[in-house]
Amino acid sequence: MTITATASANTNIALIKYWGKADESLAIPVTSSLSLTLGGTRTTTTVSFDGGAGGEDAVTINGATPGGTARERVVRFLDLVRSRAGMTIPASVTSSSTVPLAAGLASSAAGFAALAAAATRAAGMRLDERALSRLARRGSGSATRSIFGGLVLWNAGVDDETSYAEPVDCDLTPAMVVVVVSAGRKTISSTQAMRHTMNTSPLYPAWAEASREDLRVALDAVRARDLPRLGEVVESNALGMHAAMIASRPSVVYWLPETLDVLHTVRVMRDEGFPVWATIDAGPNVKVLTTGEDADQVAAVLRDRIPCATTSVRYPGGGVRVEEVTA
Ligand code: 2P0
Repeated sequence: MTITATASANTNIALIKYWGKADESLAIPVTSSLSLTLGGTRTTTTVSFDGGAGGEDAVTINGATPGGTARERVVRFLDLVRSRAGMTIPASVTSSSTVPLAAGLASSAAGFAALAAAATRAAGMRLDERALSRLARRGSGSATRSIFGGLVLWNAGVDDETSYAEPVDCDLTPAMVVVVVSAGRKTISSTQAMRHTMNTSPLYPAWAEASREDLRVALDAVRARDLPRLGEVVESNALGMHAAMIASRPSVVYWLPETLDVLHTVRVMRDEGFPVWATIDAGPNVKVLTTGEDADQVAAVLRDRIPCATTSVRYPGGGVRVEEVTA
């Protein structure tokens, strides 16, 4: 009997970043991180261990057949699921994202969270969310957080058992305004760039050390429902991560001139009284943390002042969902 399982997951944006692995093979991060899962950013993935095609896994992502590292990462993940389920049969995997690449939110986080849920169900396994979170981590670090909705804490841990995410109670109603200045592919992958930063940046140890305190401050701010305090530490943590990357040898610079334009505009808006704080991931685009009530107006002002960018509003969204299982 072949089981076909479909699952979906939203992507997430880190407020306190993950950048660097203490253990590459198990994907144990150096620091714990905090993120917001975004609604309307689901990747939906269907898996069945049906023999694949030509004796190999058949993988289709957004209608195309990936090659190279993209394919290898999926196959390696399926191998992990097969070894846990005690099976060897190749699979068929079809994945599609509702978010266009141009939205600046294309992320392995949603992809591997959905794959973890679909592949385990297709393999006849029933994992709870914590176990799924641990497993998704092996596909892509940030995927460990996309198992859950809303505000999510990824405990770095020290081994496979202790490195997992969990939801954080939050009475804040934040939103993210996503400002895409370039939809081009990144020049260096996160995996490579974080390894290079750890290995060569004299600023990396300082960032990692500061990040532990940043997380404590961020969680305190969440408990106190203090968005300005949260926003300040969010922006500092991201800029510190980029400072560490920029200090790598040779340097890793994801920013474009427009990235600085947006950062500067966010500062000016803050001086004008808007509740806005910037964060930037492994790319040139800027995500602006604000309140749910202010998000539309913030987006309108940003569209007016940065007309070359594509700006959209995202609200918190839910965790991984099994959509369908058929046998
Ligand atoms: C984050 N990023 O916390 C950080 C901030 C990007 C910048 O997680 O090597 O694609 O697959 O674990 O998860 C991107 O890293 O890297 C990321 P791998 P991943 O969201």
